[in-house]
Amino acid sequence: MGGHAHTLSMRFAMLASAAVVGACSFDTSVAFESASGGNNDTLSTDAGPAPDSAESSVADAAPQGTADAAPSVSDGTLQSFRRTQELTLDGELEAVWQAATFVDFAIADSPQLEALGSYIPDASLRMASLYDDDSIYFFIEVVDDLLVDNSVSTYNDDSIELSIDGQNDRSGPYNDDDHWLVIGAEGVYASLGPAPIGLVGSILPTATGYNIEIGLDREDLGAGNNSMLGFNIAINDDDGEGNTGIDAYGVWHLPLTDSCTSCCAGQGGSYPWCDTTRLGQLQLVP
Ligand SMILES: [Ca+2]
Ligand SMILES: [Ca+2]
Ligand SMILES: [Ca+2]
Ligand SMILES: [Ca+2]
Repeated sequence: MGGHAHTLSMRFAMLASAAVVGACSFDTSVAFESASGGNNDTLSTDAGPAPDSAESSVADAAPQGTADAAPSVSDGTLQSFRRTQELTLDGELEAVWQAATFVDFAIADSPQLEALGSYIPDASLRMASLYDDDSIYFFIEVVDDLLVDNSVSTYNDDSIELSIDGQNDRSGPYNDDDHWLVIGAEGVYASLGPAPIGLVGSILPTATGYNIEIGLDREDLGAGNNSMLGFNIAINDDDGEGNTGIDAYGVWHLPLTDSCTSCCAGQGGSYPWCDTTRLGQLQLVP
């Protein structure tokens, strides 16, 4: 992958136990990997916010969220809605996600896709976001025909990458409010920004790929009570074509504005993980 050879020096991983907020069962959740520039942050099973703990009794009866509707991908804004019901970060869609608006993204439609010539673009995702006073939540349902886990770094295997700018200044260089989170199908995550943060939640293998359901602390993000954050998401698809690297990397949104010329030096391009001008936005809808 020409432009996707991440070279930030701050990556080292340790396994921590699975973190679930208010989960009733841990059987399907998997361990998270926390990477943090030598700090080796440990993920606590009870870290972070505490949404209502009881699993909704209607969880099993509500397998589908609302299909992709309002927010326009072209302007790169994902809407997040206030959580109104119980939420269990177990990788399963429950009723509360019915209130959210899911947005589809297929890697084949990426405005910035880097892929091996042999890659057949099959990966896709749909995502939604909720929030409360303390946290921002994401449900990301990834479809991928083949899950490959053969690399040390999470972003070199099947994974998604979240880029979040807590202050929404989107000024280019990564600062302490800017976060690059890589969350892998193999059940690990890495926080690779200058100010690594923890996250809670689960990664759940499915028949067609994997589900990610996570919560991020708004203070940890440097977002406070901000209602607009910088945001982007990318898919890494490894289908085993490219040795230990990925076969394809595709971002959801590509701004039309100028990129930061110095931010991704040596990377052969500009990417959300090294240049916050490459972000869209996350709107916390009142
Ligand atoms: Ca859930
Ligand atoms: Ca694939
Ligand atoms: Ca920022
Ligand atoms: Ca794959």
